[in-house]
Amino acid sequence: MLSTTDDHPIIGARRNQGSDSYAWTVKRLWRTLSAASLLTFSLLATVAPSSAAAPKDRLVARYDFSGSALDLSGQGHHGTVHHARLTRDRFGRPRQAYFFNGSDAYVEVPDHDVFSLSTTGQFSISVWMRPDTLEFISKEGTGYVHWLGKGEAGQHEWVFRMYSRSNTERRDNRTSFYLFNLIGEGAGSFVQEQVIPRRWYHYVAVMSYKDDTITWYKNGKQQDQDPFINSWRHVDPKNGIAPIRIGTRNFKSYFKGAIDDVRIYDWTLSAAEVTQLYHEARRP
Ligand SMILES: [Ca+2]
Repeated sequence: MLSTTDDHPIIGARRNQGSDSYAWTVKRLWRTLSAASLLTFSLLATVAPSSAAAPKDRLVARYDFSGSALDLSGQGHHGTVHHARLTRDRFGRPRQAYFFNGSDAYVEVPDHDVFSLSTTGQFSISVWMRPDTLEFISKEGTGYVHWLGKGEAGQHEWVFRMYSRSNTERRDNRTSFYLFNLIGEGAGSFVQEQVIPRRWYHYVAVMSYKDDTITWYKNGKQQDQDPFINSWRHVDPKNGIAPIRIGTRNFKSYFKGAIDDVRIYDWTLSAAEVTQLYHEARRP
């Protein structure tokens, strides 16, 4: 019964050798194919975003506020609603945007690396807002409200601001966007022209670390562009731990009015894509 022990090892060895050789061939073939398909995929990945991708294809967060503050990007960055209530959107549809009462209402989204320019290198935020007043009750600093932002003491990153009519810098009607060092030194872009209460406005902030630019759009048109690293504050944004808040930044001021369609991208929207967002038709 064990007489074949002399044979089996040899046969076994041969078989092993054979199968090793076969396996090696298969492995080599597989590696070649993989390399080829990887190359194909990376070529596709290089080409696709710049040419064909619509702005919605690479969202990291999307809040349509269609009945809730859920993140519709599929990434799971859902918002929690605090005292804000659903209201009509810019198309007049009920319960499709959030109203912020100017005293304690906000939506909060937990911190994540994708919300920081320092981790993505490119970053864009698109939002619609409708100020219901030009004279905010809850304001901070020289007389402004932070209506969308990510920042706490020692954890500052970025913010959308609107100046109240009474401010000490003659900046009434100014809307602006800033990037910060963690300690809160900022650089930003702005537009200062008449704002009409209860009218909807579209704002987009586009940031590129490589180009050292903040680009500020209002109603589909570029209004301003500024450096942040090469600014007098030398702002070098880092990845902080503050949550995103909509309607306030860190409870020092509160926006009164409506906010809708907050979209966050981990790349720089082109001017054409911003215009496309501005003209986006109502969805069914
Ligand atoms: Ca909406």
